[in-house]
Amino acid sequence: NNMKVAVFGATGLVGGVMLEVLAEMNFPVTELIPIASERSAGKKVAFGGREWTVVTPAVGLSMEPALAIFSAGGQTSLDWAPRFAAAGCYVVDNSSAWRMDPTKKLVIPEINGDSLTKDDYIIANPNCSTIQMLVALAPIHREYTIKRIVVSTYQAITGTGVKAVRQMENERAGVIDCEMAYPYTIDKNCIPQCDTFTENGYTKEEMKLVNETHKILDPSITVSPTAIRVPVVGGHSESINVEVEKPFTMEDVRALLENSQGVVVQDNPAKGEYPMARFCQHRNEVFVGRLRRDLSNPQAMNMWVVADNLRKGAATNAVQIAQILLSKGFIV
Ligand code: A2P
Ligand code: 11C
Repeated sequence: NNMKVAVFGATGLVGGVMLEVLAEMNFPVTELIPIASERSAGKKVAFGGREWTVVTPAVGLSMEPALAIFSAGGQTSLDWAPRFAAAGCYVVDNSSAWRMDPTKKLVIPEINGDSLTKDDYIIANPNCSTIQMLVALAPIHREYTIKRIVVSTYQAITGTGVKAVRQMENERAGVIDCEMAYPYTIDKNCIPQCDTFTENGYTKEEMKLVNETHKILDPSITVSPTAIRVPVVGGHSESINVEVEKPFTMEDVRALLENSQGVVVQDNPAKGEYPMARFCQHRNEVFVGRLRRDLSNPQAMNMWVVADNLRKGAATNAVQIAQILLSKGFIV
């Protein structure tokens, strides 16, 4: 059995985690095709106990992978995903390029993984902040019908890629005149801007929380987002207020989340237990805590949701989508 798997963007932050997750989940790769730009062609990456040579997109395509997981930015995906798909390769795309395309599915396996068919050659992986929010909220929506979400995010710098990690390291080491991934110093700061602003005054990151929630869960849910970059690695954290239609008890909500796929409830105020980014790093689940009824609205509740943005927010979710393609027999 020959399973050629391309990781497009293999030299990047998400690409590296992609390789880790493919190995940990025992994805049956017989040949790895690491793809990056011309700059990286010829470099080696380690996977499955040996080294593999990084190739350019054109060479990677000519090697006829059965599956390609893309994480090399939106423009690269727009340019290359259709060419891989036309060659019969299933593409799981981690960029924002195809998410809102009505002909492409936007998939979180726990929520809508069953919708995949053999004709879905390009499958979009949602944005990290959306994935962790919806893994926690989909069970609540099914049971109590969500009307409105108010969310504030506290996003790790790894979401911006290698150059942001370098910026913070340089700042901490006192290097001046370093290359900036953000418009301001990020160390010891909170920047109320993730990605660029759109015309309505919200950032692209904030609008992803709105638009992707509508596509994946329900277009009738209203979403009020604020996305903040914080000098953190390990994961994104989110303070979420959810208003629902049906009456609920917090005990039932907790039990529901405890029995939900991909969710870990960490919520014991008496012992000071709640999710934290530092401790969610390298974990594949979404962690939920600080569960409490909204004091100002009995039909609403508050929670704190944390996940490793490079794992469930990106690589893990993409590999889980690939596992569905495998289990349904689309890729062999
Ligand atoms: P390279 O390392 O050769 O630049 P990150 O998001 O962590 O910055 O990583 C981005 C990833 O996408 C890297 O693996 C990078 O390769 C890859 N990449 C960026 N642009 C292209 C491109 N035009 N063709 C192929 N790979 C690209
Ligand atoms: C961040 N969500 O943390 C971004 C990173 O649409 O895939 C991923 C951007 C995207 O800034």
